[in-house]
Formats: sequence, C-alpha cells, structure tokens
Amino acid sequence: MKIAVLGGDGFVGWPTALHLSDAGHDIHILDNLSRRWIDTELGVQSLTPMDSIQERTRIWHAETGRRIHFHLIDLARDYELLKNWLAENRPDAVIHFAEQRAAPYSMKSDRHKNYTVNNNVNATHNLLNALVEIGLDAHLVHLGTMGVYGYSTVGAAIPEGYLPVGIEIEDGRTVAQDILYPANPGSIYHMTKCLDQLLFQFYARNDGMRITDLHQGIVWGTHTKQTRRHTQLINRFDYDGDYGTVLNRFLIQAAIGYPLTVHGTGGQTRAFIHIQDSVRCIELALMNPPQRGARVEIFNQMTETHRIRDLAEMIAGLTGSEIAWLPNPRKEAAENDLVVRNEKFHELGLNPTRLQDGLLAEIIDVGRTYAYRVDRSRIPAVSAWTKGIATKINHDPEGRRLKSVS
Ligand code: USQ
Repeated sequence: MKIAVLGGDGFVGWPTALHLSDAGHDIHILDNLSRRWIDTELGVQSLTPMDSIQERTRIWHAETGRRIHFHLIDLARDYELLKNWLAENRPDAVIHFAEQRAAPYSMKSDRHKNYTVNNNVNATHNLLNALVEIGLDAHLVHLGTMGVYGYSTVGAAIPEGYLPVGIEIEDGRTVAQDILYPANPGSIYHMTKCLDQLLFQFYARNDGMRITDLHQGIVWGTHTKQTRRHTQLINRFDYDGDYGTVLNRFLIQAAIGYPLTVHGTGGQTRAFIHIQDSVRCIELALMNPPQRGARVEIFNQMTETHRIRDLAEMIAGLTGSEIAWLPNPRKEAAENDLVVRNEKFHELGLNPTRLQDGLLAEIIDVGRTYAYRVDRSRIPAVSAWTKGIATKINHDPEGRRLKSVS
C-alpha cells in the first residue's frame, strides 16, 4: 500500500513509519517539524539524540534498501499544498498523527491554547476537506486519545467509542441508539480530539469517508524492533514537564536519582500501551478498514490500566528511588477507577506487551546512557490548569505534607 504518515517525525509517527516500511509498504512522511520547533521554544531536547528526518530516512535506506520519502508540509496552514500532494500521490491510506499532543503544553498560556486548537482542528479538517475535494477514497486512520472519555468514575466499562442508549419517546416506547460516548476532555489538547471526533462523524456520514479513530492510552517505552536496528534510527524520548508522559518520566527520574514526581495522591488511574503495541495496533487498524458508508470505526488502543501511585511505588521498589508527592498542577479527579473495553484489537490478533521488569529496566538503561543530556531544571511540571494556583491537595496518601523538588 502507498501510505501517507502525517506527523511521521514524531514519537509514535516515526516508529510507525519504520514498522510499515519494514512490512513492505511505500511510506511518505508529511510533517512540518513543529515538534522540533517546540523543543527549541521550550529550551529542551529529546533525552535520546535525534538526527534530522532526512538523515533518519537516509540511514533507513542504507540499512534496509527501503526508501521513506519526506515532504515538508504544514497541514494546518498549507491547505493547497496538502491537497495538491494528495491529488498527485493518491495514497491508499492516510495515518494522521499531525497534532500538538501534550496536555500541559496546551494549558501553558492563552497563546498555547490558541495554537493547539488552531493547529489540531485545522489540520484534521483540512485533511478531510482535501480528501473529499479530490475524490480520494483513502482509509483515514487517526490517532485519538482515551482522554476523550474523561476520567470520572462511572462504575461501568468504557465501550469502544459508542454507547448504546435507550431514548424514551412520547408513546412510552424506548428507541435504541448508539451515540458517541459523552466527551469529557480534561485539557485543551484533549478537547481538540473531541472536536476531531465530530468532524469524523460528519464526513463519514456526509461523504462516505472510511475513517478509523484510535483512542490511545499513555504510551510508554521508546524502542521498537526497527528503531533498534541502528543508533541513528532511535526514537525521541521526552522527559520534561510538558511533553514527558508519566511512566517514561518516572523511569528516567529513577535512572538519574530524581524523586518520582507524583501529582497529588497519585490516585489517578490511566490506560497504558507499549510503543511496540502502538505501532502494531495501527497496522491492524490499517488492514481492517471500515466499509464505505459505514460509521466511524473506533478502537480503544490500550492494553492495561494502572494507578499512578502504584507505578511510582513499583519503580521505587525496583530502583530504591524516593517518591515526591507534589501539588497537582492539573484540574483532574484525585482518585478514579477505570475499566476499559479493548476486545477489538485482541480479536484482530494483538498479543499485548505487559508492563514487566525487563522492559522497565531497558528504559532505565536508556536513561542512564543519556543521563548527561538531562536538564534537571526542566523536569518539574509547571503548566497549571487554573491560573496561579494548583489544585489544593497538600498531603500524600499517608497524610504527610507535600513538597516541591528541584
Ligand atoms: N502525572 C504525574 N506525574 C508526572 C506526570 C504526570 O503524576 O510527572 C499524572 C498526571 O497528573 C495525570 C497522569 O499522570 O494524572 C497522566 O499524565 P501524562 O502526562 O502521562 O498523560 P496525558 O497528559 O493524559 O497525555 C498523554 C499524551 C497524550 C495522550 C494521552 C493519553 O501526552 O498525547 O493522548 O496521554 S490519555 O492519558 O489516555 O488520555
């Protein structure tokens, strides 16, 4: 298949491009390199030394004889360029990762909120609009988030996208209907993914587009089979307070002797998936497109759930690290349960990578190898959800006062 990977220079995009190239597909990365610009803006860099996208693709070709093509295109701003590229190249499938993906970055300031909304919503809409305009029936696979469902404890499992409801009508009968699970975003970033969902519903119904939306949990890990092939194929790894995600952050903190930064009581339960499973799920979704005219296909792309303080305690147990119970900069439930349906990927053959000592130790090793690249001052999460004040949790689960670390 000819596949366009939009945002193929990013944390999940790059290993996906390699995985699909390895599987024999013709891969074209479209990217505006915004993630690299944001590193410059924030004054941080990937823990792992990352080459330019051109150099990465050159090494891939030297290693495998396979070409990955790169095109510098900004989906959100260069509509005509995007449309012309799609019209000329007519890919069989398009994978859309090209969005600003960090919740804390999206909450930094009014400017960052505007940037995230303008970038993400325009990118998605420009893509849908262009595909319809040029009459291209490509399967669109979008990387969404588990965060569209929100994290309040409901007491029932979260279905894969659609909730069956019964609507009582006037004559007393009940009409059954599947509705999108009520959106409950916890950040501006997550809100843009909820807006994406509505765009997909419209374009699938109005234009018969074939769309798959992947509601992904928090990705952990860094290497995949293909990124391991050469040091210059290495994936990016974020550890800073804006882009670093919780489990990868804890592992790096453990590697460099920094107290594990638990927000609040750590009672937040979240869904997780290893990067190797993430690329495999994307491949499975690609191979199983919905029919033209069918509703948007939605998968919950996660393999297990964990409570943040359990993860911290597990890593502290493995490494002897200290845990710092910090005031939570986010506005989120201090404690929540989370049960998620994810049978669809299992039925398609996913064999999940579980959180296990071996893989955790591998990431700690990556942290130790590149510890010299860590700027400790960039570890604290400083983007606050409410102006000025963090949520008022000031004690750990045992009642000890919270502290700050530096
Ligand atoms: N947290 C800590 N300590 C830290 C960092 C985070 O306790 O040092 C807590 C947060 O307060 C939150 C939880 O860990 O309760 C998860 O935070 P996160 O930064 O790992 O994940 P999140 O902001 O939700 O976003 C990440 C990705 C995003 C993806 C999402 C999937 O950046 O692109 O969509 O995970 S999900 O969380 O399932 O919505």
